[in-house]
Amino acid sequence: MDVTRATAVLDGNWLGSSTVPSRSLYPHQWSWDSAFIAIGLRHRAPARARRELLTLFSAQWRDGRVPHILFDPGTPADAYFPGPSFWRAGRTSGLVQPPVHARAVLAVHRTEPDRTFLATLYPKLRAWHEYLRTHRDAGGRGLVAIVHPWESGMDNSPAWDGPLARVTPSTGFVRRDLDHGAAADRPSDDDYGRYVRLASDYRDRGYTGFGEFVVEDPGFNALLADAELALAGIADELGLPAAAATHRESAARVAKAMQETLWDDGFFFARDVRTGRRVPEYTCAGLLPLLLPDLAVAPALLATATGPRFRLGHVHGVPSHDLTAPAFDPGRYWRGPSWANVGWLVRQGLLHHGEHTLAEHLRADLVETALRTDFAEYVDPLTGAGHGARSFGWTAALTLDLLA
Ligand code: 9WN
Repeated sequence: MDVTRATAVLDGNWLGSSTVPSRSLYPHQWSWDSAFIAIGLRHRAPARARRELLTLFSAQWRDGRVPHILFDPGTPADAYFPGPSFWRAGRTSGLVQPPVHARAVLAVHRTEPDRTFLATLYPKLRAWHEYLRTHRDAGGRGLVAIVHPWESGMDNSPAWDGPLARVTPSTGFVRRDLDHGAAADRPSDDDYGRYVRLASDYRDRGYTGFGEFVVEDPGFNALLADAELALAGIADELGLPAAAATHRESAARVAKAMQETLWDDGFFFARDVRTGRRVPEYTCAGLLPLLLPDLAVAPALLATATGPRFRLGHVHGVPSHDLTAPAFDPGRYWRGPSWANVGWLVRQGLLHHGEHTLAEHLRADLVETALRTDFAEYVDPLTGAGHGARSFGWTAALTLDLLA
């Protein structure tokens, strides 16, 4: 019954070769959404899970980047802003999102082995990670920098407020998101003005270089390190042990750089490359390094996760922002609400570090919350009430995975 409901959401969001996060709010293919969706879809329709990822990588740029949106040609151009005419990049946007794809590819393969699928995507995944390493090391410390809040996947995180304050907001555009979502649950108009300015500046620079927003995000970098470990697993499956060793070394290098640059007093913080300073906001991105099995600082990070700022095990899911911070807002997008993908990732991290009871508590809570809220996009961590879109793609997909 529960599995049937989650599967029905993914069926309803299926476009024929990819899945939309939401029919109303996000009617195209999104990069990291597709990876999470494939992780769930593999249990019900492995061929569709493979198709999902192959479709996304068919839009990979020549420089290796995997675009954050692949626009559906069958959907009206004004259904989402900013659409293809804003980006002027064919069928895609020019930004990226966190690299969770290698993890998804390996998971899909392990559920239903398909060597052709793996061998097709392995060089593309390598090129993707290589793009990040070579074109995005703005700080010169072996960490990837994002150039837009949308690249973090956590758009209006309070960690971006400081760096964003340098950006002059654009005006004269029409937000389409407010046709489908409550204004109180979405980023503010002021945030949107800055998002649009940063995106058009980047576009006008030919989607290269760095502007006013340049940030090393612990979430993005942890997911890259985890993706390199997944790539090692893929190389092993393909009988390439030397390449596998190289991927493991690369993962270790990112982990070391994160610890040297982003770690301070029990937490991983973002670093503003323009000022050279860490941003003192405790957001859920700083918990994602728990994904790394060899993390020396894991006990201290777990203490922060279970302490007053995140209260894991005592609230619904994993709050996206520090419960004790003045900016905490339980209903507004990435400024407090719990998201299923973050909960799913943190649960993996808890399992890596032997926290089985807490991991099981989180699993049961994520499933109960998703089913009760009709697969809400995000939920209030204090009450469990649903916010944002319903029938949301990754919420349904990751529920399937947690039920498997
Ligand atoms: C901008 C699709 C995406 C997610 C992001 C989430 C939201 C887009 C938006 O929706 O961002 O990319 O329009 O708000 O923040 O994580 O990938 O579900």
